[in-house]
Amino acid sequence: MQPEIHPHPKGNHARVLLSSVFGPYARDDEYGSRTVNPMELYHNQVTRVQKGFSLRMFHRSFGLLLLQANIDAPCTVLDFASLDRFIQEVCDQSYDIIGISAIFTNIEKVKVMCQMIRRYQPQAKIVVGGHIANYKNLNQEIDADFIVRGDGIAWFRQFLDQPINTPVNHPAVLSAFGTRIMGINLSDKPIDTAAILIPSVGCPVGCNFCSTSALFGGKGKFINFYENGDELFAVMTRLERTLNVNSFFVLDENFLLHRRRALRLLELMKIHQKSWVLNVFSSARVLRSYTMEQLVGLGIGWVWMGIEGKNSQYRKLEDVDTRKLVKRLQSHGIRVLGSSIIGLEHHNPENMDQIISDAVRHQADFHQFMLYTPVPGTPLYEAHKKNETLLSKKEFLPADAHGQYRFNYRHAKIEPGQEESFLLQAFEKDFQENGPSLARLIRTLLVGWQRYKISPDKRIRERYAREASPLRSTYAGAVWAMKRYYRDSPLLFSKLKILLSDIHREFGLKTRLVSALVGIFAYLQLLKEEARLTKNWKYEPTTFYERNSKAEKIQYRRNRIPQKSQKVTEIPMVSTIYLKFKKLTCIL
Ligand code: B12
Ligand code: SF4
Repeated sequence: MQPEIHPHPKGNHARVLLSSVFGPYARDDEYGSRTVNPMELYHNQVTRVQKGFSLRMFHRSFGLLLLQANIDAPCTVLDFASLDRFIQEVCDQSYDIIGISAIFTNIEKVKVMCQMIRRYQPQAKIVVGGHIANYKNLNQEIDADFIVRGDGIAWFRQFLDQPINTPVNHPAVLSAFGTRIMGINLSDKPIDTAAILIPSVGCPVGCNFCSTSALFGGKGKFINFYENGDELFAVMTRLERTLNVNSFFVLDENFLLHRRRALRLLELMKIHQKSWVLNVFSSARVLRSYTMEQLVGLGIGWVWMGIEGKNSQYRKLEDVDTRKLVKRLQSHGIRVLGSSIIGLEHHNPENMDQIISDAVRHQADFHQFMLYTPVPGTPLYEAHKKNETLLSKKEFLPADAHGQYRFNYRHAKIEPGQEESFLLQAFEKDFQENGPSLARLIRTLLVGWQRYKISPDKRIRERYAREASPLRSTYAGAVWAMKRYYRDSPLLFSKLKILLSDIHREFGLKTRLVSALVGIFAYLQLLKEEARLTKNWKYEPTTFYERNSKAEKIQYRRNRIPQKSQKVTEIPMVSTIYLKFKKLTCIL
């Protein structure tokens, strides 16, 4: 239970700053940044060994943006600042409340940020939230006034003396920015990317390792921001209009589990002829409980699915042949990101080859491999604590417990250090056998197009046509470049050759000509990117500074002219940096 919240004396006139932890991120430093733990999703844990083919992109701190959109007080968001920029902010501006959002691995940064706030803004109340709050001893390690476990909207509404039960205002934010692949920056047009959509937080399935589920109550618990399909449809329609998007990245751990809501949404999409794309996270059993017609009707274009590992005993996988499921989804054009765990209880050096091979055989479009990691707040963490198998802070720093390096506990069957090579082995095998994820995704898109291009349903036909349109030019060029790149690797070369001729056959002479032209360009960019990577090039997100209208007014009164160097945007339209390559972001 959260302690009772007494509102701030200034109520909704209190000035609020919300910040993510400071960067730079992709390097090793004393604050806990790690080269292997960049502020990127794909390059961190999915395509990390795919060199120039690795998908590079950033995501905003959506929790902060959601909070800002629901705060009536003057509120500023500072996202991805450097430590100096953060210090400058707390020195130059006056705040009553400073909120920090973080995950456990970034605890050292939070510690420093709290110290800086105490030094430069001693009157400000410090509030820390996000996944880090699930660490029970946090209040002994950082100097904060409030540690908020779970939903921050309800907490801020109470603290700022705002009405608690008003509908959740959804921020209008694009799902990604700074996307590049093969050294090429992708499209910067909103129409080419997806809006973020957050229908719920938490997941009632409650797998033992799952920190997202644990933070919002664990097994049986979750929080719906939008209870039914009608509410969700209204939000999506507004996002479509405001951002000019037709696809959504649904940031809900198990979106399809809320069946009634999803099916009502489908009904409304049909009534209003919405040809939207939904990219979702889903557990395998839930996914299988829908017919393919329903999934396609709902516009499911991309699925993040836990495969976990052979014989993993999770109920969400019970009776599901995940390989068959992946294949089936792909045969309808649905891209799959399979997620496997290395280091489950029954894993050992003897069966590891088999476990990795089994994962790789799924031939998912993308494959995430993560170490089985007990994160504070989860049942798995409690079990290790009870068994005294957790490593102490002296033995293992929290900054290294990000799942892409080593175990933060003693594994019963795997010697310390072995896990790191198993993890890399898994990524390498997937890359060597299945090739660049970009090629796999292109194959899935082609298959989807071939199946649905003559669908009698206009809504569906249009969606597949939209998604497939880059196959005629940029994707064809990318395959041309990949084929050239792999000219000395017989297995991948022949796969890519077949893919390219299938694309040519499907789209004809124009595509054949364009593919070579685009291909030469893409190939040269790819070589440049790989040269950059060998020189240790780092990719970091831009800093964002966004005030809501009330904060803007205060600033204006104080300075007369807003500071020019800073990016100033009003909620709900949160501006981001968009990218330049056709239509890829909406698909990824
Ligand atoms: C998007 C995302 C990212 C983005 C980060 C974007 C960013 N700017 O931070 C990227 C892809 C870069 C990323 C990277 C990593 N991530 Co990440 N990520 C997520 C993901 C999928 C969604 C987070 C999100 O936006 N949720 C939606 C918002 C609305 O929910 P929320 O953030 O929880 O916010 C709510 C509350 O927590 C609270 N709240 C949040 N902040 C604050 C602040 C205050 C002051 C208050 C009062 C309340 C509050 O209120 C919000 C509304 O209810 C989550 C999984 C998930 N579904 O949550 C994992 C997750 C947060 N990531 C995780 C991890 C481990 C990582 C990585 C270490 C990579 C990895 N190996 O997995 C790296 C770390 C990178 C780094 N150097 O720091 C773990 C965290 C585990 C933990 N307990 O610490 C999660 C939970 C995934 C998981 N299940 O393992 N991640
Ligand atoms: S099904 Fe996925 S989101 Fe739900 S608890 Fe399990 S791992 Fe977490």
